[in-house]
This record gives sequence, structure tokens and C-alpha cells, in this order.
Amino acid sequence: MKEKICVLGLGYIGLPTAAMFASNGFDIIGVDVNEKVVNALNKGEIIIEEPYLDVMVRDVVVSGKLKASVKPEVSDVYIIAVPTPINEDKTADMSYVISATRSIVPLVKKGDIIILESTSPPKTVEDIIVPILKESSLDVEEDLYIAHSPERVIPGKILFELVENNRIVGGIDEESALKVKKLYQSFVKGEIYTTNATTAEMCKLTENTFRDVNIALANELAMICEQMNINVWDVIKFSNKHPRVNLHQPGPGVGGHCIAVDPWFIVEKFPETAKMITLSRTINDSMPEYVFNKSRKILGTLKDKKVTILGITYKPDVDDMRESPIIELIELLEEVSGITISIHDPYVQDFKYLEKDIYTACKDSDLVILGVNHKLFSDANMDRIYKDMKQANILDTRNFFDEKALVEIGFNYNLLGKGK
Ligand code: SAJ
Repeated sequence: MKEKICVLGLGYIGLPTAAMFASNGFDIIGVDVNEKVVNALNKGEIIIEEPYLDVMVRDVVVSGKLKASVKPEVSDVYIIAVPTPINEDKTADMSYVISATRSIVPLVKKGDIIILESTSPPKTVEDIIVPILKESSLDVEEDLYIAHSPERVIPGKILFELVENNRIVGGIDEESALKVKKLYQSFVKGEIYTTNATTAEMCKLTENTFRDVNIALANELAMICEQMNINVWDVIKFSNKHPRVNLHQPGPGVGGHCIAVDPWFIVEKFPETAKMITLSRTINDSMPEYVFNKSRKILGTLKDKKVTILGITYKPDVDDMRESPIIELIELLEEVSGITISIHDPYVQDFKYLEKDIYTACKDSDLVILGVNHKLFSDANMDRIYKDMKQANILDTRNFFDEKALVEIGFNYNLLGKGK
């Protein structure tokens, strides 16, 4: 008999995970505190954008394998996939994890499996999950199987990566880890490595910190290369030809709910020791202001000018705006007196200054800033944009445009990380 699984949290991770288990024959009850999400889901609809997820969800709702509710139900497995946002003081807000865990205390029975998927500070399973579950009448270590199995999928490719990626399962004991490994093996094609819970927590944070530190290095190199009047994108491209070098790309900052956040979960626990991690966060967080200052230099002054931003999501080809550095850039621009801001993003339906049409957004503009390299932008007729702009200045923060082609049209092309 297949187990019944209760997935708590139906966001970017919980929902695809729930749908994936459901389409592999499990009975799933998906739980979310947001009634809108629950009602939509019970009609077979989803309110997030992720390729192929709508089709998969519709199928499993129609077949009765996935149902949604605002309250958890007695199940055999509980997967906690609620958000772990960051507080103002850069500590993790664990309130959703805590309340999700509390909500299953009255339901858990001997032999149940509890999995934390949410990215969490080290020792969350040991210091938060296990003590809360001890509020039940069970002998937690004896009766329950508990593990952390961090999600590692990338938005935009979630369904593919859920199946193909390797996975880590960190149990409170070996038996827990092996039980949870077996469960994920029902759909995961990648390797599943077992370890203890704290190691698994630290692996997830380390992966995203690795990326953040590398991006910070790329951003620092971008600023250095500008001062030397050379092109950082060439420096990175050619350096990466070395077999043991893998530099990341510079940009206007780091967004999303993962890379810009997770390193702080290590810093929170080890503020004195985590020096490089803290510095990397600071460098990446300073990039919107760097782009703002570069824009000012291009125009002399931003006062009374029209600035157009192409792309405001946190990365290309997604609708996700969480922690987008471009939003911070917009906030800086808003402080300039007399400025007109115009935005075009084909993935965003609802935001201030938004123009549905790229040409309207660029019309009479003094500066176009390419914030995110959505592939769709390559369809734009740059001749037409050039003709309609008041001053044909472009600031490309992603090395997206073909510099030669734009210069030929007549643009004053500026690239982040390249001096004039
Ligand atoms: N970025 C750069 N330069 C780069 C790469 C990225 O500036 O060279 C920026 C992007 O523009 C974006 C941000 O970093 O603003 C993060 O984007 P991303 O595509 O690197 O990562 P996320 O946040 O979408 O997803 C990451 C992934 N982690 C790793 O690749 C190690 C994903 O596998 C995780 O599951 C996800 O975080 C998560 O949920 O933690």
C-alpha cells in the first residue's frame, strides 16, 4: 500500500513536490494557510508560474490524487516545505516552520516520517523540529523517522531538477535517513546521499553560499576592470578556459529567495567566523547602488530624465520578483527629483511604471537599463527603439546585447564591468 503524504506549504517547492509524489501514485493532502492557493488548487489551478506545473497539477487533481486543505490531516508522511524568510536583522524567521511542525503534533503516530525541506539554519531539526515533536505523546527518537532533505531545484526548471538532481537526506539517525531516501527514490533519478540532519542543513546553505561568494568575486572584478578600462566579461570568459577555474557572472546584484538569503543563515550562527560570507553578501547587496551611480555618470544627472528599465524579475525568463536587485535600483531612482521611470517586463503583469509594450516604455527615454536578460528581449527591434529615444543611451548590466550591432545603430552602449 502506498503511503498518504501531507505536504505543508504549497509554494514554489511544496506544490511541485506534492504534484510529483501524486503523479507517482501517492495520495497527497497539500496544506497551505492561504485559502486562495487552496481553493485554486482544488479546482486544478495554480497561482505560480513554472513550466509544465499547471498541466501536472491539473492531472493529479482530476485523478483525485492531490487534494488541498488549510489544515493538515492524519497521514503517514509529513513534508514541511514552508517559507523561511529573513528578518530585518538578517536572522531566519522560523515562525512558519514552527507553526507547521506544531500543527502536526496532534496527528503524528508511531512509524510516521517527518521531513523538513525548507532551507533552514544549521541545527533546525535538532533544536526546533525534534523538541516540538516531543510535545506529542510519542517517544520521538524511537517512534518517528525524522530527516532534513533540502530542496535544491532551480526556479524555471523545477520539475526537471526534482527528478534529475542528486539529493541529500540527513536523518536524526541512520534508519530515518534510509526510510526517507527510499521514499524519494519513487521519483528521483539522481543519486540520494544519506548523512545526518545538521550536515544536510549545512550542505544546502553551503551550495548557495558558494554561488554568492563567486558572484561577489565577479562583481568585485567588474568594478576593478571598469577602473582599468578593460572588459570583465572577457576576463571571466578567458579565465574560465582554464580547467580549474569557474568564475560566475557579475550583474546588478543577487536576487531570489535563496542565494541572497541563505548565506545569512550561516552568519546568524557564526557571526565572528563567517567573515568572507558576510563580505560577499555586502558586495552583492551594493550592486544596485553601483548601477545607479553608473547611470548617473552616463547622463551627468538623472534629474528630470526619463529612465527605462527592461526586466525587473530576479533572473531571466521567470516571473519571480523576490529580492530582485532591480527593485532596489528602482527605489534609488525614485529618489531623484523630476525623474520619469518606465518599466517593461514581459513576465510581470502588475507593477508600478509598467508598460505592456517595450517601444512605449523606451519612447522619449534618455537611458535604457537592461536589468534582466529575458530571452524575449532579443526579439526587440533596436532600430525602432533608437529612433524613439530622446538620447540613445544603453546600460547593459548582463552583457546581453551585441555591442557592435548597437554601436552601429548609433547607441551609446555601456556595459557593467567594462570601462570606456
Ligand atoms: N546571478 C549572478 N551571477 C551569476 C549567477 C547568478 O548575478 O553568475 C544572480 C542571478 O541574476 C539571480 C541570483 O544570482 O539574481 C540567483 O540566481 P540563481 O539562478 O543562481 O539561483 P536561484 O536563486 O534561482 O536558485 C538557487 C540554486 N542554487 C544553486 O545553484 C547552488 C538552486 O539550485 C536552489 O535550489 C535555490 O537557489 C534554492 O531554493 O535555494
